[in-house]
Amino acid sequence: MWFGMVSLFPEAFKAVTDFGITGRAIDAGIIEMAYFNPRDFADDKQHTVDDKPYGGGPGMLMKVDPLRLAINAARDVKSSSKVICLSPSGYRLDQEGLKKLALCNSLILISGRYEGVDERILEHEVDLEVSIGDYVISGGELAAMVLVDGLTRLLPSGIGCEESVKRDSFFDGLLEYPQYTRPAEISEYDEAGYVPEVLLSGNHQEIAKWRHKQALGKTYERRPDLMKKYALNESEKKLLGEYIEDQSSD
Ligand code: 9WO
Repeated sequence: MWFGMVSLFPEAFKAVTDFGITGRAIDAGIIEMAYFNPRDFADDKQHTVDDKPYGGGPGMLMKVDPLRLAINAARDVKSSSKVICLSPSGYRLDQEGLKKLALCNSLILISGRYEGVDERILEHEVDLEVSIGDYVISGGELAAMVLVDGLTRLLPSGIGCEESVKRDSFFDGLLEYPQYTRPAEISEYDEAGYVPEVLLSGNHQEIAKWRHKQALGKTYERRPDLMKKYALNESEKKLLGEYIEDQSSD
């Protein structure tokens, strides 16, 4: 999968190119990242990329032409790319949305700065505005990296262990179950320092049942919005009932 990163700060993306799953995916040629800096396309001596908003208001906006030329330069490399702008005003990204975007061969990701981008860019150049959450951060770059990371995890052999994708939160619409590793006992935490017995039992059926129960319970407690979308079958209703009872008797 090819990513055309339109950004004033291409060096920001070292956080995904130099580390972890995305770094390995680049080394393996599973993903490629190319950079298109609007400043390189500003035609004045000062390489101006921003200007004051018409009608007044705080801060500066990113000008159309440097952005438009940067996007077109990216399109010249991969003409069929979907163009995405990362913005708090975008459609909310979730795992389903990632799965759909993972079907694309190439994406051009626009990371805004200042107070945002001129609306004509959104109107004439952008196919989709995407938000990673209802908050405003300093630039679109962090959101673009979230998108690159989430998509890389979905690409075939994009990560070391396919199994971990199945475990990842939201893969099946539930939050992930609690995980433990050695040592089995942490004395500093007294009784709370023990690993649940079932996980040490070697009984894989019971372990799977315990994990699913925990995932159902955690989702029920923390994310009623996900719970509403999740169709519980009869055995899951029983499991969740047991979880709720266990919690109330603790
Ligand atoms: C800022 C803003 C504030 C209120 C309503 C809409 C808004 N859009 C933007 C915007 O596009 N800002 C630009 C990108 C420039 C300032 C920093 N940027 C940004 C992107 N802040 N937060 C995001 C973002 C992107 C994706 N998901 C959540 C937040």
